[in-house]
Amino acid sequence: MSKTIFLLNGPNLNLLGFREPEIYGHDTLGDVEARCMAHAETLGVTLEFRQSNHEGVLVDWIQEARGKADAIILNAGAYTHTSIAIHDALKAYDGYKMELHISDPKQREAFRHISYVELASDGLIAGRGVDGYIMALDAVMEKIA
Ligand code: CA2
Repeated sequence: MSKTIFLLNGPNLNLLGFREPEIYGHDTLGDVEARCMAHAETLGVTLEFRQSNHEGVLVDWIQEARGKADAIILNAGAYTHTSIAIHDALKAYDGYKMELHISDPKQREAFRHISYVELASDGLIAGRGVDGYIMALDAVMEKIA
């Protein structure tokens, strides 16, 4: 049976490549999605790649992953630092959970140092730019293979 991974992106990640390239690089989210889909194919895994600016939608998707996905990779954007709702939804998910960031929030402003996602995740990739998305897929595949 082929494995399924949900790769979920939170608020403002749809702006990737259009603003703040010095922090987030020049690739758009569409570019990142294309790279991830191609990489998933080489790994033989089914990938659901999604983005939403809405906290409740992200909660719904994490709930949807229960019984459907073997792992979640989550770049929750700024909700990382604020959302107990996303934390609680992750806690209710039994599969492997990887927190993902393009930048390294711990090296940035103090308000980014707390991560409610980290408190409910099994692994973290941060500060690797958008290459971190590919690294996260490889790391998660090792855990669920
Ligand atoms: O480094 C990351 O991946 C973040 O999750 C990105 C979030 C930020 O709030 C987190 O602290 C770290 C921001 C999402 C992207 O926001 C953009 C804003 C303007 C232009 C491009 C992206």
